[in-house]
Amino acid sequence: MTAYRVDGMTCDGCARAVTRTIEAALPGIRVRVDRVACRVELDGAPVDEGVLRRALDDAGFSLRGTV
Ligand SMILES: [Cu+2]
Repeated sequence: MTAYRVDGMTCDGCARAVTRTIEAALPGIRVRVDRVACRVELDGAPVDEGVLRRALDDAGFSLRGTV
């Protein structure tokens, strides 16, 4: 499991959007979001952080790196 800080999630709808965005960009990755902690945990195949960053950016969120 790898945990990332993702900024920009202001409601539960944002948390769902982050989940859907990551699932679409990185097939086979399992996603858990803790919106209040700005924390996203990913399990599964190796994560391409460039793809992750761009997908989140396009959806209006900001990847701040691993935590
Ligand atoms: Cu929201």
